[in-house]
Amino acid sequence: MTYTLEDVKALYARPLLDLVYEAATVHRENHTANEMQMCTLLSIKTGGCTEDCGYCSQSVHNEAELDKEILMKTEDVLEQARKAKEAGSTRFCMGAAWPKVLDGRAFDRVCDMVKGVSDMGMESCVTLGMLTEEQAKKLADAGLKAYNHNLDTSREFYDKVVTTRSYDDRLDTLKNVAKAGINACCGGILGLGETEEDRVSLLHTLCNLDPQPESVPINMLVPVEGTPMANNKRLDIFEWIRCIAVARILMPKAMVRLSAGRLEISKEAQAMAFMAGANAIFTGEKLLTTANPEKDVDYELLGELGIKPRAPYKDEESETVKAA
Ligand code: SAM
Ligand code: DTB
Ligand code: SF4
Repeated sequence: MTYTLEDVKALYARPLLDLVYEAATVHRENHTANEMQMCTLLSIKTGGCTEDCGYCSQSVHNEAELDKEILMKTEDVLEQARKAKEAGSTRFCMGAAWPKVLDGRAFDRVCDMVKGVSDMGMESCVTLGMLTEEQAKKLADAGLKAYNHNLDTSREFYDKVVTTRSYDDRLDTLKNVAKAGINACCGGILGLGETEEDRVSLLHTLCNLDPQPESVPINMLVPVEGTPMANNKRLDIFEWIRCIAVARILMPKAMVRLSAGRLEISKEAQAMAFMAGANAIFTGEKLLTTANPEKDVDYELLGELGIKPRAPYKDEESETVKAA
């Protein structure tokens, strides 16, 4: 199904509670209610990135205080993955501050990490910047479940956020990921200083990706000291909920993932986001370089709401069941 910009605009403009109600209905038709995918992030190579993303602590163009780290050893990454699994996560996402993947020993090591995580029975996800179709195929062969590559904002606002790459560069990588048969994890950041039209435009682009993303991360800007966006005005929380609801309605099968920014969001607002169809969170005290709610706080909230963790590879299991 193709959506026009007008369709998305009209949806976005509806009263918030109507949107949340519809999103909750769509969510329950397509997913098990009261279930949350618990994921853990690890920065496997930190800082020193040559892209100039205005929000990012890891760009060499920004002045954030950060301990740069070279690519981690496979065994150390797998140790962290094991800990994440023991702590209840079923998806492990590894991020490298690379503008793009270069063939060679570092990339081969990342493929080993992917294989190790997949062999543990966890869903594996990586985010490594731009990549070619051949590189995507190698990751697929290693067992990669999803590749995270965000569009971040609208095409119209993109050059106010990053100038070292284009929107089409991002779309090209997403095409390479699709050609290799890997799921895309693709979403954006809210609170970059974009307008409502930009948010509508981003959602319009995301829902018309073919295939639609398996996972849609909704990041709320974490303002990092030393970046051009450190003093951005905070986005109204109901705009955040509105985007989550619209994403759920437009992409019924996707995992709608609450990513950066949850530390500053009240539990009531998070509960409303879950009502509006968000069904995945990152747990653990750190995202890549910034803080995230403590695991106990998240488990307490899910317990209070009666929400249970989701099993790994559940979508594939249900496809097998359907096919049988
Ligand atoms: N270098 C790779 C790339 O950009 O695709 C992967 C790592 S990058 C840090 C992953 C994503 O984190 C970005 O696409 C962006 O959406 C999100 N992100 C980074 N810094 C953020 C911040 N300060 N607040 C919210 N989201 C952020
Ligand atoms: C995504 O969209 N959000 C995650 C994950 N994909 C890699 C990263 C959030 C990073 C937040 C800033 C930081 O911790 O550096
Ligand atoms: Fe580099 Fe990714 Fe940060 Fe951009 S968001 S500066 S590409 S690590």
